[in-house]
Amino acid sequence: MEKKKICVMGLGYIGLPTAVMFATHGHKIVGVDVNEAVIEALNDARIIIKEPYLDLLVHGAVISGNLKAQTMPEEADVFIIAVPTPIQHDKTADMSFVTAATRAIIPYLRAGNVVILESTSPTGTVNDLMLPILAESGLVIGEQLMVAHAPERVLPGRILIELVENNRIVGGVNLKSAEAVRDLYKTFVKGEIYLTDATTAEMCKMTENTYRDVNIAFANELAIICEKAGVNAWDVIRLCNKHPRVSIHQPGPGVGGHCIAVDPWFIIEKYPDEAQIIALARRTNDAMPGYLADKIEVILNNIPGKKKIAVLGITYKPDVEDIRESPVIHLIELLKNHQDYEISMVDPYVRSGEYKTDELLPAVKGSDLVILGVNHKEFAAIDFAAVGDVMRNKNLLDTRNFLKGDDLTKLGFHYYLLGRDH
Ligand code: SAJ
Repeated sequence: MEKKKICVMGLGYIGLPTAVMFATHGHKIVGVDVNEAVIEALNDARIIIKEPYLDLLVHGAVISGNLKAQTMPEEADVFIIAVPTPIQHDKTADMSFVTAATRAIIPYLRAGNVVILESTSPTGTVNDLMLPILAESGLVIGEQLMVAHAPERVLPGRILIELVENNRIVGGVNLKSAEAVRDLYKTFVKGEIYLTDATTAEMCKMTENTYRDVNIAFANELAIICEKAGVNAWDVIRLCNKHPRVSIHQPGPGVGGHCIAVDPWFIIEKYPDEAQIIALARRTNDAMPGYLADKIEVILNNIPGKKKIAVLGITYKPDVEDIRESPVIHLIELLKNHQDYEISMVDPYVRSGEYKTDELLPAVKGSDLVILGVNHKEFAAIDFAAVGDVMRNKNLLDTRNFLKGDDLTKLGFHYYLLGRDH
């Protein structure tokens, strides 16, 4: 396909990798962001977010002249909106960034342009929020101005791989719009690209993450039931998943990040009376840190006076540095409310900031309980004999079924596993 000039609005975890991917394939990219620090770093061929290999690709794209960054949009063939759609205190979506980005491109729109929304958005965003604004351009929507929703579906930590390999859904305001966007993404997408309408694409994206949230809530509920029943939930799930039509997710301390813990609320917001299971799943997952805090209280009950707890892993999932909505952080906050508890944290991915972590041995020294909160790959190499030597009471709570319980028991640990031990 002929090379296009593409203006990418929003240079975060989705906008930047997408911009870089198009730039690497020969398109001319103008990246736009309101954050001056992002712009300055990019034009210097640096990035301020962490994602495997992204720094290398950004460097190449900037040096090649195919990627530049600025605070204002300019005329282009294609406009991609990849701004945040965060959740507000009342659990409704904050659409102000999508509105602002749509407004910002109006002066630059010309006949033949394509506008793509990538941000995860509640149903009706393209038709009811964006189209009335885009109509101000005077262009005929679907004829002179192609518009579509192409929701991103990539997993943090694997973004550059999944951008290429995953299947995509493109929902156009009409077929002509969807086809134009499909042809553009084909530049680098190796997966299938399925065409539909914009509202169906919006619903699909929210549904994918909601499916995962509901499935994880089921696994968490099962974990609690299995503890009561005196069986190992991890064994139950592993064995059930041998059935060709069963695929149960994993229990854990809850659901974090800015996608799975958020997107179900976009459905609940629009359909509060109908979204019963979805709302219950959200509450079930949100209740897991509280459930673990109660469990910890029971474990430490017999130890008099002050108790020291070391938490291994505080991010929202393994092998990433992101702590947003981390259920382990929620657990830490609950534990901090307990005046007898002193908390230390270990996380090779989080070195500074509000939740400052420590090296392993200083953190576990004198502790009465070590909690495995996140199964970072680095934790597989921990020498638990050395850890046990410096602890005061050798209690270990594994919330991910990551550690070798039998080996730890042999080392003299009291090993507690979420989903097994009541
Ligand atoms: N988790 C469990 N049990 C599991 C799986 C995950 O407790 O069996 C927890 C994790 O520990 C984590 C949270 O769920 O706290 C979410 O992690 P994740 O790796 O499942 O998902 P995200 O939020 O990093 O990325 C998701 C992905 N969606 C799906 O897999 C359906 C990704 O493809 C989306 O692009 C992304 O949301 C997004 O941006 O919407």
